[in-house]
Amino acid sequence: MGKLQFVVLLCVACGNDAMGPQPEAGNADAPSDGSLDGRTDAPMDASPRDAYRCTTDAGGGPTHTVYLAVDGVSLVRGNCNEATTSCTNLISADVAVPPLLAGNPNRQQVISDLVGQLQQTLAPYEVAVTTTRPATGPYMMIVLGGTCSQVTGSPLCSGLVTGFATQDCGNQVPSDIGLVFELPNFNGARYANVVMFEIGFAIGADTTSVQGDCMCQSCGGASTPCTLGIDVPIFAGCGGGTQDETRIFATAFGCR
Ligand SMILES: [Ca+2]
Repeated sequence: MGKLQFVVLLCVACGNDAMGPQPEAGNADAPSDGSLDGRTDAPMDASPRDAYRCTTDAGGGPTHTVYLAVDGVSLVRGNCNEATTSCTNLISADVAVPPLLAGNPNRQQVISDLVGQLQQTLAPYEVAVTTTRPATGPYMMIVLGGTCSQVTGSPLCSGLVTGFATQDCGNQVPSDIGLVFELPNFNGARYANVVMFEIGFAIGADTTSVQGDCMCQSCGGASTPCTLGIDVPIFAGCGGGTQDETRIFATAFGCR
C-alpha cells in the first residue's frame, strides 16, 4: 500500500490561512514541469510539454474508472485508502453513508449534471466516470452524501467543508477514496468541481488558490466548470512551486 499523505479539507469559502498547507513564497525557480517524485513518466514524456495536453491520441492505455457512489455506501474505518473494500482512514467509525440528496425532487438532475460536467472536463483522458460500482478494481471511489459530521465524526467539520480526501503524492494508491458532503444549494456543477478537486488530490496534484482552477482549495462553491492549468502556483503538499495539471492527469490516466 502506498504511503498516505495528509488529509485536506476542501472548503466553500475558507481562507487559505484558515487551514491547510501554506503557500511557498518567492519560489519562482522551482521546477515547472509538475513531475511526480519517484514516478516513471508515461510514454508520452517526449517533449514538448504540449504532449501532456492530450491533443492527440497517445496510443491508448488502461482504462481508468472514477466511481461516484451517490446511492449510499457503507464505509469501514481502518488505516487504509482502498475503494474496493470501502476502507478509509477519513472516518472515525464505520458508517453507512446515505444516498446523495435522498428525497430531493431535483436529485436525478443534479446527478446527471454532475456526471455530464465531469465527463466533459475529463474528456481528454482515458478515464470513465460512472455511478455504477465496478465489479473489480482498481477504481477510484468518490462518496457523495451525508454531512461532514455524519460521515466523518471529525471535529474539523464546519459548514464550509465540502469534502475530505487523502493527498496521494506520486499517485501510489490505485483505488483511492474521497468524500464529498451534501451541502445546501449545491447543484451538479458545484458538486462536479468538488469531485474534480478530489480526483486531482487522489492522483498527486497539489492545491492552489488560483480561482477557477480545479485544484483551488477554497473554490468549492464555484458553479462554472473548473479547468486544469499548466503552470499553476501551488501550496507545498507534495512539493511546491508550480504544477502542470494537464501532465498530472495525462500521466495518471493516459490520453484518450
Ligand atoms: Ca491514487
